[in-house]
Amino acid sequence: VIPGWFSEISPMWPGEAHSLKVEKILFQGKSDYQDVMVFQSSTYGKVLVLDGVIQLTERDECAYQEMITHLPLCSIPNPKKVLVIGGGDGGVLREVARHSSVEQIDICEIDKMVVDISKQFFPEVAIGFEDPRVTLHIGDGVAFLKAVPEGTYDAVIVDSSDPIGPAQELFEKPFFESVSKALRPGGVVCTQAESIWLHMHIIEDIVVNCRQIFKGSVNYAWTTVPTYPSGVIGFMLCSTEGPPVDFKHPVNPIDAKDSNKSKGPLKFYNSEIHTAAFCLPSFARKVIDAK
Ligand code: AAT
Repeated sequence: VIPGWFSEISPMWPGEAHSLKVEKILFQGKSDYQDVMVFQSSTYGKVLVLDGVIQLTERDECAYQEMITHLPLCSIPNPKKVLVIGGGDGGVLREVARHSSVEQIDICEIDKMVVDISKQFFPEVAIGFEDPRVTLHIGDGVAFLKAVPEGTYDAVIVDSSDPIGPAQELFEKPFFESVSKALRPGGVVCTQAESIWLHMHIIEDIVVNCRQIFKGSVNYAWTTVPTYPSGVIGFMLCSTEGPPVDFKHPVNPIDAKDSNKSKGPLKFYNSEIHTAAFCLPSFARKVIDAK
């Protein structure tokens, strides 16, 4: 550990640790679920850390939040009801709210401290909570989904932390089964699905489970986020049986209409990067397509 620097050390990426220079620690606390820290970095703006793992930085949060949201929502016509699991910072809500067809946005975040801290330190991210279509539920996403009536949502976005700690069950088969039930026929799910450089074994398990559960299509996409481990992060995108969804060819482009000016323009996502996100390196394609 280098004095004055934050290093992201975890058994999920043994032998490596990305570091950021710390200007000032702005908050340190312990919620019922995890350690929460906010610091001012020298080059990535403010940083939110949970249990020692970077959740977002002001500089590159756009890449993750825009991709995890618009990959699913631009792949179906007229999404109306959307559920977000995790995502207590509000960034995914901000992105969902750009879609004018959306009528209802539910979010279930386990940790109220994440919501409060985001409102205090990351107003441009937490702005997502200000949309009148949003209803916040504080609780475990697993339990919340079990109680959702069948066929409720057009899209479910699982913006979850890594599978060590409170998010562990969000990577397991019973959870994907509840997601599938909560979706309408031809509905879509997009889940945070780790890094092709570090976690092919986790990705492989998710793909196996999803192929059994989602009878529409099952796809893996990825993008660059410099402050996430290995600098990339992936997404599992699946649809339920029903009207077919071709994730690689978005039918509901957002580029031009871009909607809500108060949120500023999209910084990262566009239709070209949407399609490109599904191109996999050969070593990953071999594992993902073979399943
Ligand atoms: N948008 C920022 C990126 C995140 S946030 C992940 C959120 O998931 C956290 O706020 C955490 O409190 C919440 N969470 C964890 N477990 C649950 C659960 N069981 N139910 C509901 N919410 C939960 C993800 C960063 C990815 C980091 C990659 N290394």
